This record gives sequence, structure tokens and C-alpha cells, in this order.
Amino acid sequence: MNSNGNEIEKTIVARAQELGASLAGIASVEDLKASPSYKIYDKRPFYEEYKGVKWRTEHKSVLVWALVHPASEPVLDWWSMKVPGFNPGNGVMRLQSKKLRIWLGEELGINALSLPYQIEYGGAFLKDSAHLAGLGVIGKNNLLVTPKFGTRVRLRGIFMEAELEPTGPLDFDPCHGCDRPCHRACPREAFRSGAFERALCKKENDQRDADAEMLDGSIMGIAEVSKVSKPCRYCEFACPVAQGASR
Ligand code: B12
Repeated sequence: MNSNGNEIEKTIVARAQELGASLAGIASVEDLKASPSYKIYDKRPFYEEYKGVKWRTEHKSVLVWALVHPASEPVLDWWSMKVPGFNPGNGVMRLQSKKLRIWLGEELGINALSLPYQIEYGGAFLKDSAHLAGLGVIGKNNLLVTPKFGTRVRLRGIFMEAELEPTGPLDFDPCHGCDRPCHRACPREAFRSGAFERALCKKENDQRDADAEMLDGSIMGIAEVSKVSKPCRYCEFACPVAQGASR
């Protein structure tokens, strides 16, 4: 525990929750740099636009939060180029991010940077961040599994110019003893080797992009009709953890 007794960390987490975060926590950027995704991605980036991460020395901590995406609200996850943030869930989280960044500066004097979603445009690996911050752990479905909402959450992050005490990781082992319905649920058998194979998962989601349909703006919370694709959620919905809280 640091000398302030974790008061700042608690205040920041509480503020994120007041602004609508379902879960929130803090990780150290130093730990994030050493996390598995960065090790792999720098050697083998998936997107041509990715030119490596420009870590700024002032960015010491990352605030990461989750928004529950229950099965009953599928639209939160649907993609349209016309929706701010590309899907309604991201739209909500972008606004939360802006409010948190301004609040951090004005109330706590902490300079902060709202992170974009995409890695290739300067985003951070959010599952690794959330694991380190104690929101949950990475499960056998390759997703963050949280004790409170299972995998049915979406993530967002902010870099902060302050050395803060990490709020995680968590002592939680939800996949132990589970017979992996997530693996069996995949329509492309992306877990056939026992581990997640991105190319197979991507095929399914690329097909769903190709099958995008024109939907009325009222469904997506915008004024006009737009082309909408519905990303796959089979591995997520199959996870038995906390289903009752994210139905
Ligand atoms: C590109 C991307 C995709 C691509 C590629 C997926 C991939 N995993 O490579 C595609 C389109 C295929 C995709 C699919 C999906 N995605 Co996606 N995706 C992303 C994005 C933008 C970057 C992920 C990435 O490139 N990872 C890099 C590669 C190297 O890592 P990885 O495969 O994820 O695996 C690493 C981690 O698991 C980590 N790890 C494993 N064990 C451990 C243990 C510890 C201790 C730590 C610290 C880390 C760690 O190390 C692995 C690498 O070795 C993130 C958003 C973000 N900014 O982070 C969302 C994100 C990961 N996706 C998300 C979701 C929900 C999905 C889908 C369910 C589709 C959907 N409905 O949106 C599927 C699920 C696929 C799956 N089972 O992993 C959520 C995850 C939420 C959660 N609960 O975890 C994120 C965070 C976006 C969000 N809106 O919140 N995705």
C-alpha cells in the first residue's frame, strides 16, 4: 500500500462508477508493458498501421473500466460506421472517458489521455490492463472473465500521469474445473488447438461484416439508416460465469 492509504485510487474508481462504469480499476503502465499481448504483438502486429507503441514516460498508470453488455441489449455491440465510436456501447464509453479525463485534470490535477479503442491508433491492450487492474482474469475463451458479470463486458482505458497503486490482480480461477463450453460454442472451431486462433475467429467476424444489413437509425440511436454488422458472441455467451447478472 502506498503512503496515501489508497485514497486517490479509491476516489478515481468511485468516480468511474458514478459515471456509469460497471467495474473499474488501476494498473501500472510498467506492468502493462511487460504483459503477454505486447510481447507478442510487437513481433507480429496484425494491422499494418501499427508502428509500435510510443510509451510516454509521464504515463505511469492506466485507469481501465468495464461496461456490462448483457445479452438482452445486443445493440450495444452492433457496428456501424455512422455511429459515434462505431457501436452504441463504445459511444457510451467514449463519453465516460471524456468526462473522466476532464475530472482527473480539474479535480485531482492529474493529466490524462483518453485511449482510442484500436491498438494501431494508439490504444492499449485492454484485457491485459483489466487483468492487471483486478477487474477479472483472462479465461480459456481468451476474454476477460469478471466475477460479477462474467465475460459480458466491454473495456476502455485512460493513461494517467500519476504513479498510483494497482488495484489488482485478482485471485480468481473461474476456468478451473470448467469443461469449456466456450470452446465448443465457436462456429469456426477457433479453439480447436486448445488455444484461441485469431485467424479463425476473424473469418467469422469478417463474414458477419460482409453480411451487414441496412437498419433504421432509431435502432442504433442515430438519425439515419445505416449498414450494421453484428459481431459474433458465441464464446462469450457460452461462459457460465455470472450469467444471471448479465442476461
Ligand atoms: C483486434 C480485436 C479483435 C479481433 C482479433 C481478436 C484477438 N484476440 O486477437 C477480432 C475481430 C477477431 C476480435 C474478436 C472478438 N473480440 Co475483440 N478486440 C480486439 C482489440 C481491438 C485488440 C485485441 C488484440 O489485438 N489483442 C492482441 C493479441 C496479441 O492478443 P489476444 O488474442 O487478445 O490474446 C492475449 C490476451 O489474452 C493476453 N493474455 C492471455 N493470458 C493472459 C494472462 C495475463 C495474466 C495477462 C495480463 C494477459 C493474458 O495475452 C494474449 C496474447 O498472448 C480489443 C480492444 C483492445 N483495445 O484491447 C478487442 C476486445 C479484446 N474484443 C472484445 C470482444 C468482446 C470480442 C468478441 C467477443 C467479438 C465481439 N462481440 O466484440 C470476439 C472474441 C474473440 C476472443 N475469444 O478472443 C473485447 C473483450 C471483452 C472481454 N470481456 O474480454 C475487447 C476488449 C473490446 C471491447 N470492446 O471491450 N477482436
